[in-house]
Amino acid sequence: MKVSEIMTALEKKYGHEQEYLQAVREVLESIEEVYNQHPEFEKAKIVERIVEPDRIFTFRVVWVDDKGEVQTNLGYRVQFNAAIGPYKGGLRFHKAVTPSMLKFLGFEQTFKNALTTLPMGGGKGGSDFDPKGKSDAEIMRFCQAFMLELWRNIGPDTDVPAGDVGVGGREIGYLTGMYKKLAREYNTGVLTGKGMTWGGSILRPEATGYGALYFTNQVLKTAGKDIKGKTIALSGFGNVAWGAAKKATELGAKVVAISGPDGVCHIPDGITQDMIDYMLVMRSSNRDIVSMMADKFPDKAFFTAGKKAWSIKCDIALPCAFQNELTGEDAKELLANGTWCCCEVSNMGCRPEAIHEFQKAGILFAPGKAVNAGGVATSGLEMTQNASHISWTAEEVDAKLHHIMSSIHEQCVKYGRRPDGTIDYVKGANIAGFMKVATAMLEQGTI
Ligand code: 2IT
Repeated sequence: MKVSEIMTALEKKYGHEQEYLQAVREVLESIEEVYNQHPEFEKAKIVERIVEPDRIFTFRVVWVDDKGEVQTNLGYRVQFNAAIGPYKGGLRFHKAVTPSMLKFLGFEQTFKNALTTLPMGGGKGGSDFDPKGKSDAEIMRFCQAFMLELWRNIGPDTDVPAGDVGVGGREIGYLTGMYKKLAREYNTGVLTGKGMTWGGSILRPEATGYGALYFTNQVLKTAGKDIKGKTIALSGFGNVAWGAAKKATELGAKVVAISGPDGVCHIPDGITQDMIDYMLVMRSSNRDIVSMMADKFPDKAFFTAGKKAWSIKCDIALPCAFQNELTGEDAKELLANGTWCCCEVSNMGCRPEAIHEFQKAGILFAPGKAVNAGGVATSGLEMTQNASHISWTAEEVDAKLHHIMSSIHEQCVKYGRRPDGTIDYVKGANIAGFMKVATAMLEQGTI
């Protein structure tokens, strides 16, 4: 296999799908050497097969807004790869959603899910619906209209969606309600991220951020550093940023920046518990502006319009918002300000140029598919609880999450150790995830 040849063929076919091509290139570049040591993979054309989704559903979603006007959106579900288990992955509601975005996310999800050690395949879905400025009633009508199409293609042992950008507990509630109504099937295992009293797992809302901090902590420890007292800049203020801020603070780090599409809030003394709680209010307001924090806490948080979190001096940068949110220029600014660690919490949060800058500078860097896997891992734990009609305590779930994040770290070390003893987490995560999926595909024959 030659990455350049595979990429040329894919570019010809999918030239306009930039995010998808970027995600595929990153994985293939990491695995090229190992792959070529396995002639059985080459013979079975594993790479040619693994880059294509099993299938993609595209559907129209029609709903009526509060003014009585009819609105039309597009809905999708990408069932990417089921070699390891049922399709599993979130739904993203965002105005920029395209098949390319969901294909990149489904591809990443496949390897991430493999890393969790749980039996889950990869999938992703969503819509170009823009939640910004929508009322609660509009969100509900949209979710119901979306599920009216999706329900036939999902199921607890087939395809299990969850949340992602723009889809949180409220949306999962409306989607689940409609699914039950249509399918007349009341096993609660068909979506994850559910409410605590109707099948949800304790700690699922926190899990992505918590897992990311457990992983970051291990990255630091392995490099002989301590997270206590370190400054952290994180982007976003949604569910993932919230969990990350909470656990980072609990571990003794100081979160000095959060950001939004409108700009950055600098929090020189570190975020406090009441500010962390207020992040939830900001999200559910659907206003999508971080300046709300500075309005609410004028003596603690200072807002600058049009700036990113990466303009704030910090030890550790944690992108928690969207793909490609950290550019090569941002990386240079962080490095100039002394940042020595970046863990991607968002999926593909860093541009390839940014990763290149970090690796060239020799700072600690870990990719999203390892760092943020605690979210989907806890979804997997929710599926197990649902299937066995039980619920575990917070302590039980947290212990399992810890164990899973440690195991992902171990896999990264196993495949990513450089000759000088440092760890290439990008290579480690990509090879470990790939080997699992590729081996499963090989063992299941040419299908
Ligand atoms: O990107 C992700 O891993 C998620 N949005 C969570 C997926 C899930 O099924 O919990």
